[in-house]
Amino acid sequence: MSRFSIARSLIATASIVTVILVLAAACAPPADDGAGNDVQQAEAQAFLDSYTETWLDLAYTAEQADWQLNTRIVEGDDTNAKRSEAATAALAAYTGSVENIEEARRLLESRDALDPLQARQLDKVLYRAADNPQTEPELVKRRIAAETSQVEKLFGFDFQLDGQSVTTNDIDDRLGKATDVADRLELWSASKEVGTVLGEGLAELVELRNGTVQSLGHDDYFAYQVSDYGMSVEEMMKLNHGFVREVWPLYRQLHTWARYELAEKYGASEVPEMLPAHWLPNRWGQDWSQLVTVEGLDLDAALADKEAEWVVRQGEDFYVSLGFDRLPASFWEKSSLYPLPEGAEYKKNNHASAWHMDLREDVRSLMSVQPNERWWATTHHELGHIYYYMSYTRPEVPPLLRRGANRGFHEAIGDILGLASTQKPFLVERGLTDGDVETDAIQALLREALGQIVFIPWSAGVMTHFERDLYAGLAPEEYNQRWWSYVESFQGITPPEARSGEYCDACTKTHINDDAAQYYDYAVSSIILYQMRQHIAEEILDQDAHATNYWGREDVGAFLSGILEVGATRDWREVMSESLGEEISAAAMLAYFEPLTAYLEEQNAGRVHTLPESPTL
Ligand code: X8Z
Ligand code: ZN
Repeated sequence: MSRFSIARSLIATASIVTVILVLAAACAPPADDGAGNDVQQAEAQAFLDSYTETWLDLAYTAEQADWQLNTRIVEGDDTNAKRSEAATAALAAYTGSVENIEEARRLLESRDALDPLQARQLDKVLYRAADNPQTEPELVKRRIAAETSQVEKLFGFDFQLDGQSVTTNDIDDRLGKATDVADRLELWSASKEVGTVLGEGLAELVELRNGTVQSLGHDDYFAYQVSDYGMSVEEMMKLNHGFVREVWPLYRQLHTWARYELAEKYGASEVPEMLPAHWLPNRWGQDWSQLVTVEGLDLDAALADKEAEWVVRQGEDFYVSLGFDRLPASFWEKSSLYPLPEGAEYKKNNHASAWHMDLREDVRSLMSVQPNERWWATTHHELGHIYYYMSYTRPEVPPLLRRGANRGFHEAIGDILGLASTQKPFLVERGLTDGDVETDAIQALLREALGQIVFIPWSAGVMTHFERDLYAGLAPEEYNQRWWSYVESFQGITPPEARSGEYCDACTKTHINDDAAQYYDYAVSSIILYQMRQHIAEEILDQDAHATNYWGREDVGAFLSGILEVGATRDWREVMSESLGEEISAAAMLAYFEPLTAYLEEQNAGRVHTLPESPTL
């Protein structure tokens, strides 16, 4: 997640009504720019200037307190929590104030007379207000306290294995490698314990999140977050269904392949119909790429003798080679990039994020980087957010519009570079592999599919459907049952044994708690990033998309910059059609993985497929 969180409450077209008005405005004859408009525009500008000035101040204070809360969690010490709550409350009191809501609405009554950039900003003011309207001060206050408490429980949790504290990095490293199924079961079960302390908090948050946004006319919190795309829930679900449907034939082959391969690897007497969750290298089964190691492309081996800092510096160098600026000195001074030292008396948020603290120069990342392939990918991902922030921080983009074209775009940029940085020609150029080693292209493609194709039924399927249901009123006692029913139908994964209602396995996923109702962002991101990679390979580099080298290519940097620099000043569909000449579509992703189909069919010949031919949607 990117925490453009000044930002955290996400902005956009306030409602479908607004969207219709925007469209109507776009079709209307040009507004007369006589004196009437000048007056209205001057009035709107005066409001926006004054709003922005106060908001930036309050937001920066809140952001700093939130940063403290996430980077220093001390058991039994609520100093950071209290400070964060107070700063967030002050921010909410302003952005949700009745005066600001009324003034933005009044100004928007003359939308046609306003400059389109002004109208976009006013829409964002209203979107932001809906997240914490002061028409419901009590609800907003309770919600802030509940959000803070959930973060502390999630990231203050002491994971234990055999009575010893372990970090999530430890669990992930070991889940990536362990071959003993009993060990794997212990690891997986340990990773799910945190859910038991989060279920109640989630139920409370659902009620409070819904309550706050409903008072400004949104159906529920899921609909509110989806409206940031200018879409209805129905449209967003349809888009995600399309993604699942399109990747399904390939996913079904991968699922069968994994069942048989893993049964053999773990010495199981039978091939299970569904994949046991603890067999997979990722806690949620969202990425299976570690199941395959490809000779010549083994980043774990290549990074083993590097320091964690080298990984981040190398990531920066890649962006710089494309023509981007160096990261500001403050990034290095203020970020929290590495795991806490052994024996630290406090904990920190163990999930990676990127923060645009003041919507100006103060950019930071919160990570726990280790020199391995997982963190290599994550580092590139986070730097993508940081370079997005840096690119749209310019006078032409008002602070209220310093955001991605949509949230999915924000998630995509770093992965475009991250994936490019795992291809052979790049690794050879960077001295991370030996160019003389033969690399099996199909194995490379298989490995990537186990990351990227496998991610779609999880993101567009499980997460998106569960959160839709959650905010539409799913009863807390049904959380776990509903979760596993989606995990089974979309991912073809089952728990090692029946999970009782005492667990909240959905709650173990960070985003469910602190990046609510937005996970389809990553599905959107995965789809458009293949569209962008195809465009870069074919139209800019004239290289095979499977074996590119972006290093030093300022033309690639210029293409990306063109998208990044405009932030949210333009509608995302326009940004897409202008930069790529097409609409959002999984075609590029499918074309990329097409060569894998024949290989998987051959591997799976004679094996029994247990997923249906079409997904259950
Ligand atoms: O949460 C993230 C980023 C946050 S900026 C690290 N991701 C999703 C996840 O970990 O579940 C990136 C891929 C999907
Ligand atoms: Zn992200």
